[in-house]
Amino acid sequence: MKRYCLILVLYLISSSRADISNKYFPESFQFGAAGAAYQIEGGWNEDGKGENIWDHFLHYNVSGKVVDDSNGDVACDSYHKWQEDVDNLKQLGVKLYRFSISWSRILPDGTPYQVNQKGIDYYLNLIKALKQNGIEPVITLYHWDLPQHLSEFGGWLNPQISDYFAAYARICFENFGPYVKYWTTINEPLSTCVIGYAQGLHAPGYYLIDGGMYQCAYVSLLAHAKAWHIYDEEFRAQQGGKVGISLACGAQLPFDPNSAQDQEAAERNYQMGCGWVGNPIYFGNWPQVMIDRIAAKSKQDNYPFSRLPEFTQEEIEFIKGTNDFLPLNYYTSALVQYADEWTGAPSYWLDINVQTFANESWPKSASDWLTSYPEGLRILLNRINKDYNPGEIIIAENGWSDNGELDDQGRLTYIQAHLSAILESILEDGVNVSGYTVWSLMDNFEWAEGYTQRFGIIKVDFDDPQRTRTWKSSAKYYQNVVATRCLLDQCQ
Ligand code: GBH
Repeated sequence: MKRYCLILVLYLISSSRADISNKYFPESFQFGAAGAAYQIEGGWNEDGKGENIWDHFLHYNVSGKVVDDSNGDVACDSYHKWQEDVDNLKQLGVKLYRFSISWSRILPDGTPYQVNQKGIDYYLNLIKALKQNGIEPVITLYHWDLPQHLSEFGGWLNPQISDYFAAYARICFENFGPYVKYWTTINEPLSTCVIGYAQGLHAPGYYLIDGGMYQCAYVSLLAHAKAWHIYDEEFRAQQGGKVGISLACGAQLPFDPNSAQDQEAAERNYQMGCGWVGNPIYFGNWPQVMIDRIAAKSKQDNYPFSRLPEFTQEEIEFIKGTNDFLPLNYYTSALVQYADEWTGAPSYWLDINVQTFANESWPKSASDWLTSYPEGLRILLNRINKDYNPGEIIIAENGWSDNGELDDQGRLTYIQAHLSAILESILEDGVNVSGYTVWSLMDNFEWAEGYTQRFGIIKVDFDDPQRTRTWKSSAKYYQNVVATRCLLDQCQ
């Protein structure tokens, strides 16, 4: 396995980077665009919507949580302007729209006690308009906006939240399921677990670096599996859709490809990132290296148990095999270097204990974590396909940040190169990638970065009460790719 990857890495590094495939995308490949509720909707307290953790985090916290002190109260105002969003999707010619449902718009306090019909209607209208235009809704149930009441109940640290999530999922399947083929339960559980429960930078803002993120991932996996089983038992026969949990992964390359230590460090970083969620979903349990390291470090630090929760045999069976398809988010990759064991208070970072870098030659975006390495996507797809054999894969997120310029050549180049990597994975490596939803349809609320970093292929003017939308160069390019199924002026 390792040797296979290394050969692929060397081959890809040696081949010319500027090469864009001149082949056509298969007819079955579906192009799309993506967004998420809190980042675009606004209407934070309208028509019966309850408060969620982002509303709470940004209304009641001292300033400084978001660089420009902004929030998602209005965002792109898609709660009112959804028809214009559908129009833009139609103009682009895309066949997929990935969006998320705001849990507290449907269930104001998160519990199944009260269903807010106006919230249901909002999404039903959107879904029906999409279907009328031949656009398939790809729905995420949870894109980081937990109802505040449930957060006070312990949020993703309390295993019982998985039952509330399952109840919410059932209500969504009942109401929207007849129109939906692709469901994502939770978007990138690790992002909310690490950033929200360990770094404290996202809502709910907890700094629990010794174990919060592990407990959160454990509860998220239980929640996902419960929702999957509900769909499988109660809805699949009638509705025939697919349910998956999204993974956020990148290729992890040894800093020095000839160093055995760097190779081991890169593999460990991959396992403790991508494998942290991927392994339980596909094999039933955490990666062994993760189990062993955290157990050993916990012992060293006087814990009479491991800081990584242990699955029961029953849970292993329950979670294993619960992805009907894989929604994969890919942005960037990393070079990984071995480091001598650091000392200090127990933390996620000490558990992994590696140095990561971006290659100097990888173009830089407006986000410090995001550089462009399209070959990494191909390496990753091959690895995931071989290890997990996930069947159908949709690239659910992939995108580029800048400062908002209309002639966004950086984004255009990034999208072109990444689509090329996907196309080569399909045609040359036989990976079953069936679709791509670019992040994102339009500029939106970029969490702790507020409105300072833009990911949209369509510009949104946040100073204008109308939130005017204007197409950027990348949108025009993407429209052409969708129409011609070709990344260049000509294909063969
Ligand atoms: C996606 O996550 C989100 O799903 C989406 O909502 C968001 O708008 C989009 O990214 C763009 O950011 O600051 O070094 O700790 C992408 C994966 C994982 C990227 C966590 C940022 C933080 C890196 N994210 N990562 S760091």
